[in-house]
Amino acid sequence: MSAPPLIILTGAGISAESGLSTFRDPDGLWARHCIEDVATPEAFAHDPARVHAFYNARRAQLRDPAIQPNAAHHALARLVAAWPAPALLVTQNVDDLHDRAMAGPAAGSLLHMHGELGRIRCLACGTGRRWAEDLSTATPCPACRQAGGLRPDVVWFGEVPLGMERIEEALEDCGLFLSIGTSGQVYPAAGFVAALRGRARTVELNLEPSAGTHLFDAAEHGPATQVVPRFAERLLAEWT
Ligand code: BV8
Repeated sequence: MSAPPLIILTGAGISAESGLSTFRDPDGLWARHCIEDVATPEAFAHDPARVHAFYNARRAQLRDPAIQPNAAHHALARLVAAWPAPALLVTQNVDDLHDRAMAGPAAGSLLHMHGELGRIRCLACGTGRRWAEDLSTATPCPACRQAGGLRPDVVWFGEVPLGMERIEEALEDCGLFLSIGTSGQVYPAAGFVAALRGRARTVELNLEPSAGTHLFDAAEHGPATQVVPRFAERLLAEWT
């Protein structure tokens, strides 16, 4: 029997042990910031300086050498690279820890459905590019030189997630779905497991049961750096 097409969905929990805050844990970002103030287009229109400060602080963390991919990121990079069938890693995360763990041929199997903290987009000319520094309303666009139009190239609430056509195509053929480090509260990502019921084996790997844990065929709970490498090695032993 050949290995099933694999989809892996990750959320903020996979980056927690690298030192990046999650959103909904007690010490998470939404405990310190209101979504409506920093993660919607309306928030950016109303107070761009506040939104820039929120993303500048998170982008600065990615420049911190102490923040590195962890054993879970590396285990998934190995799993995707060695998987003997189509494999797609869809991340809700805007950090670059999967990218840094997956550099090389496997990088094509990574999809940031909520955009990337390390990219910006100009509302005046539409140009998008990589960007690692702070951003403000005074920053001129490197392409059109206009100031005031640069925004983080992330998907805010109420905006359309990226890569949905590619994700929906992969969901059509998926035979094995792993959901890792996500509370299962943000759609459309949270709806993938329900769409796969009866069509794919679905497994949750999370610190604790998520809101949708009952929707999964199986679950293993514990820190990602322990649970994910162990599970990935078992999968590779079974299918390669
Ligand atoms: C859309 C990017 C239509 C920016 C994010 C009213 C108006 C408009 C929309 C809606 C509405 N009502 C509902 C919606 C839909 C809305 C939504 O779902 N709202 C929720 C709040 C109800 N969704 C949208 O607006 C989306 N767009 O619907 O457009 C559409 C739909 C389909 C097709 C076409 C069009 C856009 C949503 C994207 C929003 N942007 N982020 C940024 O990062 O700042 S969402 C944000 O939440 C992050 O991306 C994050 O990844 C994501 C999900 O959170 P999690 O990753 O799960 O993180 P969380 O903290 O919640 O959980 C962490 C988990 O890890 C926990 O379970 C914890 O136990 C675990 N954990 C912790 N430590 C560890 C661990 N696990 C393992 N090991 C550990 N060590």
